[in-house]
Amino acid sequence: MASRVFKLISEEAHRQKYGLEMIPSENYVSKDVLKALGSILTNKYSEGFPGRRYYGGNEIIDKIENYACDLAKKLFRVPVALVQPYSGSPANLAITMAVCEPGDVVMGLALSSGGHLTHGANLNFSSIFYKAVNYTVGDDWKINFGELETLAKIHKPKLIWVGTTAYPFKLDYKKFRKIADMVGASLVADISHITGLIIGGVHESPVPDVDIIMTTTHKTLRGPRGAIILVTERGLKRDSEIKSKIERAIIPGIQGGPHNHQTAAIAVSLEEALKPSFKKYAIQVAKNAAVLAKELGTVSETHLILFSLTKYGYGMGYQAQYALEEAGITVNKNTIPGEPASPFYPSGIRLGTPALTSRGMKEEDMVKIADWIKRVLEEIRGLDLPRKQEKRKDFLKEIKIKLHKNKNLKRIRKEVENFAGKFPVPGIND
Ligand code: DSN
Repeated sequence: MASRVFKLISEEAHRQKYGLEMIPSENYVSKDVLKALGSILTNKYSEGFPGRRYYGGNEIIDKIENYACDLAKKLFRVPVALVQPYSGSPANLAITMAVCEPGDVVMGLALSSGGHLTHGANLNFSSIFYKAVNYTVGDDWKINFGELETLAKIHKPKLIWVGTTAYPFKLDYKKFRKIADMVGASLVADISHITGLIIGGVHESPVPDVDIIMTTTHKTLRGPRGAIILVTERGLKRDSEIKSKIERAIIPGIQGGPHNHQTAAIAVSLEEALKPSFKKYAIQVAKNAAVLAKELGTVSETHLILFSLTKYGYGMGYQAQYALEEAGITVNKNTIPGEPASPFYPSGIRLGTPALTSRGMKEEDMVKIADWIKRVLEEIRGLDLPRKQEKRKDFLKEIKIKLHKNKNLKRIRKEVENFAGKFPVPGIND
């Protein structure tokens, strides 16, 4: 009898085809990426690096890993690429271990301002084992470089992160470099969210200005889950040992055997990203996000929109995420800068266009989608989060029942399903 898992996978495939996937860190991989990911390469142990393994039988694995590294170096135009990190968080840990000693100061954008956990958030390794200092965004939701410079001069960080997870504007790497140089810090770019936009030329590349770069491979790059660490010429000049320091941090520092099936799938996605069609894709992602943002009354210079729901009521993020999911539109609740409600029940949603664009959707489709989103949000007006914490659990239970029965949401879901079902899904329909 076939595993129950396959039935569940086909249910998930149905959800992915008939819904609108708008979580900006998600995407659809191609059939070829899936094929490599599901290959027999998962059977092999190969601790170490090409030509320097702790196990025999790695002749082919070495070729695959070298090929993936070469493609990454070519795509990003850097001298060093490492493709073994299991994903973004371990990659950022490896970089931090290579650059810093425990207790050193690391600086990154605050989580509440659109930063990442590994850039110095509470409870994360980056603030447990290192002294984390966070810079923030200003009232305009843009990075406050005045504050960043002041904090850098006071705390003298060893490492400054430039990278975001919920930030709809372009980044000015030169400004970061200037501040890093004032205090002698290494500058590391975490481009996970925008890597596809950089490859497509929509965003400036950080390569000339930073020492090290980390990108996950499963977001706008459209590869399998994983991560790549790149060292720039500048980074090598700063520390000629940096490659081996990062390698040592990966293994024996934090990881064991590399996931060779994942490495192979990364190589396939890099081949795809080197094709001219990827550039077109990246340009369309940004065009779609700009139109979607405009229709929602906001702006985006990236692939994502951070949408404040304060005009709909107090602490509306959870309700919006749930109502949109009922309507077949998947987004995630998110804090907004200066969050007026709570990190668990925040005041915004984060949504983006990478996955929709992979299905071939264009600007006119974004107008329709924005209209559905606005119609859904009308259904949560009045469902404000109770100010008293002890009332929230029951309230959320009640509104879920209410929204699940909501006839307008059911109607929108039908329209969304009819619409989404017409667009092929890479990996499912290719
Ligand atoms: N979880 C990722 C995101 O959704 O942005 C960041 O690691």
